[in-house]
Amino acid sequence: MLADTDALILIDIQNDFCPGGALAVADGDAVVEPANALAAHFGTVVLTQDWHPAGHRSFASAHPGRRTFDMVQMPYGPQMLWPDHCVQGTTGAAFHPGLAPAVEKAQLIVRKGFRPLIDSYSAFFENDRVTPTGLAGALRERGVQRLYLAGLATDYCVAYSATDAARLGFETLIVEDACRAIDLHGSLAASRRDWTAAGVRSVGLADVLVLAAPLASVA
Ligand code: VGL
Ligand code: ZN
Repeated sequence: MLADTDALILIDIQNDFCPGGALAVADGDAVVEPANALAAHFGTVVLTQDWHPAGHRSFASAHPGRRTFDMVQMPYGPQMLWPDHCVQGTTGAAFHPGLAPAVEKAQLIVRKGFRPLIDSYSAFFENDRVTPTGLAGALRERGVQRLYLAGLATDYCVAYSATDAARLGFETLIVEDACRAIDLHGSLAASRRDWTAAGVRSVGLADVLVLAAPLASVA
């Protein structure tokens, strides 16, 4: 059974990360229905929304002479340069229209990446890994102890969020078949090593939905 101390965090299920979007993840829209199915079973549902000002420093367009997917050194460490994406107020930054049931259910929407000079993959910290978003406090105040994560992209925002969650002391599970990856230069395998070392576990969508089903419907 899922408990009152469980929460679902749906990461960045936005148009720009879905097919046709500015930073499309292959098959990204395949996470929409699983996300809605999960949301129906959780008391606490949190959404994250990548939310960049135009001209954000994580955009390759803000670095003349650099190209998309180049790595650069930022004051806080190495940073990959992305195509312009999830610009505040644009259709690309909006949640996928199919996510409406989960959006309606959600109690908290955490926007991230809104500071012009610093990127934020994690739902918990900016990419300096020290500036908090406030989400950990919000979850603790609600008595949440265990987190299930799903969404986009497995190897960036989902992985960073999960690794931080485990370090912050939450029991953390990634619903991996309700996620899709960018997978550049082996980033998916590398991120799996990182989250496993942090104590994050992977779980299948079907297993979570079975856990969530009331016993009466199994009989
Ligand atoms: C993401 C790259 C840049 C993500 C966000 O949601 O995984 N990746 N911004
Ligand atoms: Zn971004």
